[in-house]
Parts: sequence; structure tokens; C-alpha cells
Amino acid sequence: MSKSQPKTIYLKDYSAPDYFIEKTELEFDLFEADTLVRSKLTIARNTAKPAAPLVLNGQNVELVSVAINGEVLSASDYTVDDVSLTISNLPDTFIFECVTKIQPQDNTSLEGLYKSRTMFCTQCEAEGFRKITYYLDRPDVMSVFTTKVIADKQKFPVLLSNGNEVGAGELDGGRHWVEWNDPFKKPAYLFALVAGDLINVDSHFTTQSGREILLRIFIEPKDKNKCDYAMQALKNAMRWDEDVYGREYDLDIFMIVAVDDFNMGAMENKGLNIFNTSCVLASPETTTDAGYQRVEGVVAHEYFHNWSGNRVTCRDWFQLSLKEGFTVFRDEEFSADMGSPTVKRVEDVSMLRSMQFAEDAGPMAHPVQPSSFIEISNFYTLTVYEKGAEVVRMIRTLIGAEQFRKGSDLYFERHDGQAVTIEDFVAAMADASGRDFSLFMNWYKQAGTPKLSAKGDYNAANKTFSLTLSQSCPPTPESQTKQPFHIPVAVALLGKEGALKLSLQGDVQASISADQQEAVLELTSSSQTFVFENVDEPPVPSLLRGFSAPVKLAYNYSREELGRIITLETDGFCRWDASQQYALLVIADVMAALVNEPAPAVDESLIEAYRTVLTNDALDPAMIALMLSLPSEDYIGDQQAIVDVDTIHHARNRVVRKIALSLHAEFLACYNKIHQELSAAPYSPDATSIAKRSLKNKALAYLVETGKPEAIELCKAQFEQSDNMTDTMAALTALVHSPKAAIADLKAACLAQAYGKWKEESLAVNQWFAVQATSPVPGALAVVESLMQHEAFDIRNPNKLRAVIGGFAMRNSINFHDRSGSGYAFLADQIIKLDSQNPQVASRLLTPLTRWKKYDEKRQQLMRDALQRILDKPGLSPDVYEVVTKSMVK
Ligand code: B3K
Ligand code: ZN
Repeated sequence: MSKSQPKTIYLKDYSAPDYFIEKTELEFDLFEADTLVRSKLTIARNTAKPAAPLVLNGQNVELVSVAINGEVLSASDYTVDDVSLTISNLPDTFIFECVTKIQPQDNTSLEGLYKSRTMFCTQCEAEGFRKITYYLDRPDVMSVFTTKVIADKQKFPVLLSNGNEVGAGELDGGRHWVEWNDPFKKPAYLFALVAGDLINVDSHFTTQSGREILLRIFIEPKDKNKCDYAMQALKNAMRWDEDVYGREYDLDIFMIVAVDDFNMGAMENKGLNIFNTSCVLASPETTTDAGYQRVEGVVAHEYFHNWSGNRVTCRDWFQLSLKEGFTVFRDEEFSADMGSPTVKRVEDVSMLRSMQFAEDAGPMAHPVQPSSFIEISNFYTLTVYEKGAEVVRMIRTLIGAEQFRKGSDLYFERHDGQAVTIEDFVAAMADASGRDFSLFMNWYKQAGTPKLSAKGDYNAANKTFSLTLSQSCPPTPESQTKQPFHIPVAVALLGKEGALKLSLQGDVQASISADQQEAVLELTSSSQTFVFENVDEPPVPSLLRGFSAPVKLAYNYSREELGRIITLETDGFCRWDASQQYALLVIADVMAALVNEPAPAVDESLIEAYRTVLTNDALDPAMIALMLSLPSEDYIGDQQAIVDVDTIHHARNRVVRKIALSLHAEFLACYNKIHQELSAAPYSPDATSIAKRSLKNKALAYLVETGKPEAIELCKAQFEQSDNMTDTMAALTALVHSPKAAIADLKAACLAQAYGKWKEESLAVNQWFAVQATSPVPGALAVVESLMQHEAFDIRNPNKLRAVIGGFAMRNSINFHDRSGSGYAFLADQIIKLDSQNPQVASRLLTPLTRWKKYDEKRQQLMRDALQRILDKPGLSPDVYEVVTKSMVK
């Protein structure tokens, strides 16, 4: 099959491999022009299957020679095509050797072996190893790897691969070699190699059983002072995994290498994680609080994969969420424990609802365990990762923390060293808890976001409150009709003074917490009624506490009822969500009124609710900041059948401005108080300071919205005096995104000053690019086009592409969706250009165009025209081909 005829792969066609590779011995001879890869594989036929030819995967590799049991084969002994090498009539066990030639310096896809600036590095997940040498590049083929790396000693003093260093030496011509051995069997996707001129920062960790582990982060010398935070995060993650999951690290060394050019955040290669610099380097002057938290989260995520992914891996790529959903769940819980659990939960849910729900409603919607794909790279999605994590979270909610731990112990014990399925994971949870998860499996098998409708009925005479829960799920590409989901609905009933004690009538599938204030109701059919008894007053039900299931809740709350939840609920998620729902109602009123009048009034009760929240000293400042954040334009759009881009933008802005003007004094007092508190100590990315900064900068953003000269001055002062990136970027963003024409010169001056300061700091420059690309001020496209000509822009660097093109297309709705279609045409041009260079990045950046069905007819047509133009490009990559063809289906 050639790359121009993409083929669909189905889960139902899975078949065990015909051969196993017991031992893999590799030798890399790295040169500037060609790299030679010598591979020696000890192969055994899978005798459980009928004899079959050996078909090895290989792509963009030049075969130099091939031998079986030491005998060099002639061209007639094998066949080679674009994607494979086939040899027939082989004995049951044999040694396969081959030499391949590759050009990593020309590999712009950043998959396989490639060069990031001056260093060689690899990215093999999912199917990149086949771009290095011929191999059984599938996760259920696990092998022990030995890797010898040879290179020029001066240019590449550091030579790394997985496992432990087992030998090193000098060669003629200024070359040297290092050999590594990884004693743990692993699939090829976990293979890694690095060669570069790097320095290392070291530390140590003593495991719970007393083993001493060397922790080593490799960076460029200029970044020496930027790894302390990642190192501490790594140690925290190692300890946490021992404490919470009983998982200890296994090798004697754990290495992280930071590289500039990387398609995603990081990669969990065994013992040798490779990281995008943006997810490992951190310093107060270049990294925002959110950046610090991302470093902590990603370091932990990759570390946790050592068990959930590496020791127990996936049988095939349809099982991707086995490792990703579970590992995201683990990293979310870790970050929650390191900071504020409520804030973390709200942030995660907010992202899920605005982005994963849109994916579930779009043309690329797929189950957490997809049943088919053309290009697996397209399935590293919010659904597989974030929704996958929600599904694991629901398992824990249903069986409780203790049984969940028993289940994970059982899973790791049963399957250590194996490549398994999502069903194996759930079976371990079922066996440990004695619960039946057969209906629950629909969460893995069906795409789409279920709608959960709830209706409450209070009977004063019987003192009962009946809660009727119903579910439905819209059709998605893989299934038009849906089976019911097993939905855990965590509920509290709020009386006038707070949560009521709960008691349920009859024998229903539900559990009640020890303090009797929360019930987890299990909805397992299309509709069920749960009756609470001894309810002395009409309650307000607070539903989906902690966001107990990834569903869209429909309950007809009045503003008064939402107000009660905002004031009395102790569950932070529900409290925040009530404030979002309240704001949605107010924004919806303004949107409706905008049809008839240009400047409709804004419901004052929202202002009063915000005033109460803002002046509530008992609340965590981060929670206040979140509760004072209006729902995003994306989330508002998600509530509409056809997104009314302009009205959403104007209505939301109107509400923002009204809040800003009405609460001006409170915001100023809040700003000054926190600013003074924080100024007393140097910057620190601890949870308390982060929380305070988030509220301070929320207040600043509202102050700038007033457009008052003193607010602009305050913002300018923060920009100039700040000692940290969080405050600097908050001030710069508020100025650059302000619609006030009178401050155009100030914006330009601040941007110039910022660039002058950051031009040697690539990660800071990315943020400088993003703040401009995401500006809602008219004319962003012209700015974006000029940024792409800027000296600091680098079309090969995914971080730059994400900042500029991604910022514009994904985080600047009002400009990207300009009625003229200019945003769509621009994006199509970029995708066409990027497709041959880096298909993975191109395919990802394409997402906003795929959502055409959500827009008005004129925009639909313009978006489809843009998609068609992409499709017409000859030789389109399978990555982009899959997304475009699936999204064009009417
Ligand atoms: N497992 C990698 C993702 C690889 C993506 C390949 N296209 C990072 C992670 O999820 O930890
Ligand atoms: Zn992962």
C-alpha cells in the first residue's frame, strides 16, 4: 500500500503477531549526511498461529543489506515496498540482520530519528520506529533492547538510549560510542536515542525499598538554571506513585532530555523521557504559573507511564486509552494533591466541556476505545486522554478509593510485562470489587456526550423529593443509536441552611456517604426515579457533584436556585458550575435582546452575586477567580445548535464590561490588597501564591476592561515592574487584547519592549507570539501573517506553529470566523504547506475547519471550500486525508 491510498484499520481485525522478537540489538552510526542503522533481531515464530511470511514494517528507509542466520540475502529472496519488507520460508527461530540508511537531518515530520537544531533525537510512538529500521512495529511485540550509538565526539559528546549504560569507548576519526541495555522488555514505540552537546543536572531519589536512583535532566548549557522545578516535580511524582499506587521505579537511572522541536508535550520512553522544552524548563522570568503547573503535570504524567504504559502496555493502538486515560487520571490526581484539588478539578472540567465535548459533537467523534482508524496519530485526542480519564474516575466513584486501589494492584500484578486491553483493565477492577461493569463498557465503546436530564418533585405531604434522571445521546459517526450508559450521579440536596441528610426509598442502585450529605445514584437505563425521604423542606438538588460523569446536565434551575448553590454548596465544582450557569442565563438574555437593541441591560443580580463572591474572604482566591470568569465563547457556542459567533462575542463583552464598571471599586481594592501581599516575597510557584496571582490578575483584567486611564496606568506599571512572567503576561495580555484604540501606541511599545527582553528565550517568544495571535481586536489575521515573517518565527518548530497559527485558529474565534472567510482561507493555505512537512501538526491545526456544521450557511460554505482545497492537494498525508474526508461528510 502506498501513502496515497490510505487504508482503514479495524479493531475487529486484530490478530496476534506471526513472529516475536526476543532480542533487539541495534547500532547507530550517526553522520551529518547519512545515518546507518545495523539491526540484529532474534526472532521466533508464533507457533500458536499457522506459518506465515515475515512482514516487517519500514517506511522512508533505504535497505542496504539483509541477512538471515548470517547469510546475506539476494534481492530475489525478499520483497520490499513503501511500507514493508517481506521474507518467506523461514525457520521457526532465526537471527534477522539488516542495515538501513536514513537521513534524520531531513526528517521534518519529527517522527522516527530526526534532528532538533543540533541534536539527534527520536519520537517512536506510535509508528515512528519503522522510519528507523525494519521491525515488527506494533506494541504487542516486546523485546529486550541493546543499543550502541556511535558519533563524532566533539559535536555529540552525549550519547543516550534506554536503560543502563553498559559500555563506552573511543574510535578513530574523533568518533566515540556508548552502549545501552534496557533489561525490561518493551515495544519499539518506547525506544529512544539522543545524541547532542548537552549538560546534565543531577539529583537522587531513594525508593521505598531503599534503592538509590540517579535522576538526570539533560539540557542545553544556557538552560542550566531552569530545571529545578521539573526535578522537584519528578521526585514528588516518584514518591506519590509509591504512596498512592504502591509503584516503585525499576531502573537505576531516570533521564529526561529537553528538545526544542517536538510534536507534542513529552514522551515516556523507558528510562529516557524526551520532553518538549516547554514542558520541562521553567524560570520565574519566562514561565507563567500555568506553565509551571504544566511542567509539574507533564513530568508526572510521563513518569507515571513507567507503570501505566511501559510495564503494562497496550496490545494494539485501539487500546491507547488504557495507558493514556489511566495516566491522565493519575496525573490529575497528583496535581490535585500537590495544589488545590477543587481548582484542579474545575480547570480540568472546564477544558473537557469546552473542548472534548466539541470533539464528541464533531465529525471526528470516536469512542474512548475507537473501533477503526486510518492514521493512529489522529487518535491522540481529548476523547482518548481526557474523557478516558473521566471514565477511569467514574470507576473509582462507583467502587470507592479502597477497591480501586485493590483493582489497580491486581491489574499491575496480573499484567506486568504484558501488552493488554482496556477489557483487561476493567476486568481487574471488576474482580477486585465484585462489581459488574458490563453496562459500564458502553463508556469505552460509544462516542458522544450523553445528555442527562433531571427533574425534581417535592411532595410536602409525604416529605419526599423525587428526582427523575433520564439519559439520551446524540448519534455520532460510528453509531446512530446508543445503548444506555452507566452514569454515576453524585447528588446533594440543599435546604435553606445547607446540605440535608439523605435517605433513599426502596432498594435502588445508589450509595450514601458516611456524613449522609451525598448520594451517588447509578443511572443504568434510559430513565429512573430516585425518591429521597424525610425531606423536611423543598430542596435545591445539587447535581453531578465533583462532575461525577462526563455528561451535559439539563436541569431547569431558576436564578434563585443557582444562587443557593453558589452560597451554600460545599462542593467546589458545583459551586463554580452554578456561577457559570447563572452567567449563561444572563448572557443568553443579552444575546436575545441584542436582536432589537444595541445596548441591552445586564441583569443586576449577576453583579450582586459576583460582588458577594469577590468579597468573600473565606473562599480560596483561585476559586473566586474561577467563579468570576464568564463561560468561554466556545462553551457558550457549544450550547447553541448554530454558533452565532458575533452575537456571542458582543453579548459576552457587554456583560464583562458591565461587571467591570459595576465592581470597579471592589476589583481595585482586591488588586491592591493582593499586590501588596505578594510584593513582600519573591516569586514562588506554590499553590497559595498561584491562587492569589490568579485573582489579582482577574481583577486587573476587569479593571482594564473599564478603559479608565488609571486602570491602564496600573496595568502598564505591572507590566514594567513585574518580576515574574505570570504578572508580565497578564498585564501584556490585558493591554494587547483591549479594544481601546487610544492605547495602540502603548500596546506597540510594550510588545517591542517584551520582545527586546525575551528574544533569546524561545519559550517566552512563543508566548509573545500567542498573545498577539489570540487578540480579539479586529485585524488579527494581518498581525498573524506578519508574525510568520518575523525573525523569531520558525516554520519547523511546532511550538511556534501552535502559538501563531493555533492561537489564531483555535483561540481567536471572532477573528478566525470573520465573515469574509479570510481566516479559513489562511488556515487552508497553511495546512497545504505544512502537510508535506509535518503531517501530525498539520492534521491537528486543521481541527477548527472540521467544525463547519456548527456555523451559519455562508460560513459553512466557506469552510467547506477551504477543506476541499486541502483535499485537492496531490499526495496528501494519511493524517490530513483522514480528518478532511471524515469532516466533509454531510
Ligand atoms: N505517549 C505520548 C504521546 C505520543 C503521541 C504520538 N503521536 C505522550 C504522552 O501521552 O505521554
Ligand atoms: Zn501519556
